[in-house]
Amino acid sequence: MLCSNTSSKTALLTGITGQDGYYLTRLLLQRGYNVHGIVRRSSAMNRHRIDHLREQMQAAANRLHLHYGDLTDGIGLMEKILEVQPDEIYNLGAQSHVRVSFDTPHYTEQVNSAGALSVLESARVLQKQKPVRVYQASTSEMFGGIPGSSPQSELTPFHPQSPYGCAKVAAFQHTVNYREAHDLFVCNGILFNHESPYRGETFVTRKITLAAARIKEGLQDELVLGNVDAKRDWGFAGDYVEAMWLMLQQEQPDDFVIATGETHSVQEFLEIAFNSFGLDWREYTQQNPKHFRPAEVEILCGDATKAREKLGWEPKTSFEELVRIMLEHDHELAKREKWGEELAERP
Ligand code: NAP
Ligand code: F7E
Repeated sequence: MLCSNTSSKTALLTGITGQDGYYLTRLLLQRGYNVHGIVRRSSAMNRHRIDHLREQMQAAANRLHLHYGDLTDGIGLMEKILEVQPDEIYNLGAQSHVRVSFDTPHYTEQVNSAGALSVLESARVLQKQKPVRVYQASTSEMFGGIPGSSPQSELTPFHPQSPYGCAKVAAFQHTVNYREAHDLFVCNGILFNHESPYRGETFVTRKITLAAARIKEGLQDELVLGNVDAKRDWGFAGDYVEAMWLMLQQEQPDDFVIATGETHSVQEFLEIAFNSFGLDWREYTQQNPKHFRPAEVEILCGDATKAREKLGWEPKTSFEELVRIMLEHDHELAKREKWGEELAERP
């Protein structure tokens, strides 16, 4: 049951510059929230998604505020959270690339686990002044690989297969502990893979849709991948941020699996993407060991029954529709890139 009036609430997001940050900020602005986002300093601008959102929602742009901060800087984070006094905190910030977490295990632990702990500590202190609710971005990577434990639900044991998964398990457990020990309203959303045209370009779905579109337009010759047999439960990010918000509107805090309940291999994704341009993926795709992981999660498939029953949430976008949306977007990008090249070549 929903238990809140959403108008004039204040939300604070870490990870606002990422894929989910874009979709959740859009949803919160549409619902009348004031939105504060933590942005980390980088040598190149990292705000292209948020800049696009400002253009799309000019009338709401005065309710969007950005602050410099970093999940590895717990004191600065707490200062910012106490200053903003949010009603809801969404901790979306993370080193979110599983393959990269094998190269940067300590850093991934600091951002994804200790960073989450800093958010929880800040909320515990803020709660002495006012009520606050926290969403923690947990993940299906926590399930990892136990043969026979599919589909995975809230009751499935964790067996992470990467530094990323291990750090997210620690953050999950901290979140449960703050709920039980400090009576904080905190929820873990255990989200399965979710994608969109705003997905980072090194995740496999976006890598494929960008490559297929660029190959179609003659801008690229081949696509180099890792394990194409892996299976994932892929949904649309726009549907999944709705579930994040719903979790924080309930009477009681709880943890929820968010998934479609369907699983598809990377190869199936490739086939649909390349076929839609009349291409055969086998002619253009190579495999390279550098894209394989020291330990792989072979198959993920989620059971979101609890979310359906308690939140009234269900996915609206099918797998085929998701691939189509991403391909259309990336084909437009490739066509613009090609026109740009042609214009530059004209005398
Ligand atoms: P994403 O696109 O990679 O975005 C990650 C965000 O975290 C970016 O805004 C990034 O900032 C920020 N960030 C990275 N390191 C940080 C640091 N040290 N301090 C502060 N912010 C930092 O990820 P996403 O797909 O939107 O995912 C959002 C969250 O959900 C992540 O926690 C991810 O682990 C989790 N999750 C994702 C999925 C999925 O399938 N997408 C599934 C389950 C869980 P920059 O822009 O500067 O890099
Ligand atoms: O890999 C295989 C790879 O990197 C999917 C993150 O958002 O979802 C994401 O993690 C599969 C894996 O996503 C390439 O081995 C093959 O089996 O797109 P991905 P992920 O690892 O599932 C979870 C739920 C999160 O929480 C994470 O934050 O595709 N694969 N070839 C490849 N993957 C990549 N990236 N690149 C390849 O060339």
